[in-house]
Amino acid sequence: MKIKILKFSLVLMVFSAIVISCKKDDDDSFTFVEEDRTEQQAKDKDSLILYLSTHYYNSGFFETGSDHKYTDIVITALEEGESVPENHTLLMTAVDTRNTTYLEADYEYYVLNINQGGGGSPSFVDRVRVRYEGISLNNALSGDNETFDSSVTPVNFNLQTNGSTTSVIKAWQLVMPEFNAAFNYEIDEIGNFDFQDFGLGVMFVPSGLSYFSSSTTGTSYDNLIFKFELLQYEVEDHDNDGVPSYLEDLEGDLDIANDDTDGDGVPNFVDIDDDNDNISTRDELMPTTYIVDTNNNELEPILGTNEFEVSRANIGGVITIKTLTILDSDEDGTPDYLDPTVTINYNEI
Ligand SMILES: [Ca+2]
Ligand SMILES: [Ca+2]
Ligand SMILES: [Ca+2]
Ligand SMILES: [Ca+2]
Repeated sequence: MKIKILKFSLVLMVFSAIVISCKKDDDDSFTFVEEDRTEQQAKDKDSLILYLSTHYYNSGFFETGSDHKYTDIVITALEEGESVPENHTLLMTAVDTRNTTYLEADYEYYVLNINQGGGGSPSFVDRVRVRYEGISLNNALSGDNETFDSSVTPVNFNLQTNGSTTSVIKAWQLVMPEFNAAFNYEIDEIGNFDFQDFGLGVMFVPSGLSYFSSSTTGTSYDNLIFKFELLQYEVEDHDNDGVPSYLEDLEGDLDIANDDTDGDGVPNFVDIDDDNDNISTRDELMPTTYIVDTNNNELEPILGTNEFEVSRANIGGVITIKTLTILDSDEDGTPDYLDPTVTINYNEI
């Protein structure tokens, strides 16, 4: 019992010592100071440009054949005095330079497009299915294992989660919509998917568009390289209100957390009644059902500009497609689901 009391008072002493020292030097030893984003970006840009100017990839390999894999991409350091070998290209001349503003800092990132992909293209908030490898430049420079993350089997990522946090780094939200998913796929006899004509590329990302001060890769302020295959994607509707999430980014600023039409603190993409008029958004969209009998060579409908497929079932070649259409019944430029003065429930008509 004595020992316990002693321990307890020791803890108290240590605790009060921390409190005192915290008060004493409020601004230094106990405060974590994050690097300034613009200053960090200047350093990161230098590192990335140096990397791109001193590394080449096996471009000739991709000129023949098709459906190359991310594991086929070989990046090699240029030796002192060496020139780029035949059938290879210096990364700096092969990449596209992109600019963006994020958290009030201006960023530059670089994209190597090896294959665009023949399917549709995801938006910045959709769900993507990829194979990829993430490489840490800090780890590579310090001689550690440079691959910090990878998946050779297809894996899904939500480019935007339901909450305010993102499940992927900002760069993925920017780069994935630049590519297209696979044109088609076949399933072999043991159940493996064989994707055809998918997006294949590499992104070179400054720390500010990746994990910044967090040491997710084992080190903070890390510049990252991702080799990736964009295989498939799904249009995401986070609140299942019938309006695809990318359309709930009203300002088109690639940030769906800052759109809140009714000002109730719940952003539109997770708000099931966006204008707070007590008619749910889903009820303020007009439903349509199409029956397409492919046995009679019937063709699928061409959907209107503001019409979105919400479900599809195929029974013996008869396809039932359900859609929802965004309407502006009083023609004031504000769609019904964002207009609190319009309270038509299309499911009760
Ligand atoms: Ca929605
Ligand atoms: Ca809201
Ligand atoms: Ca909504
Ligand atoms: Ca409503």
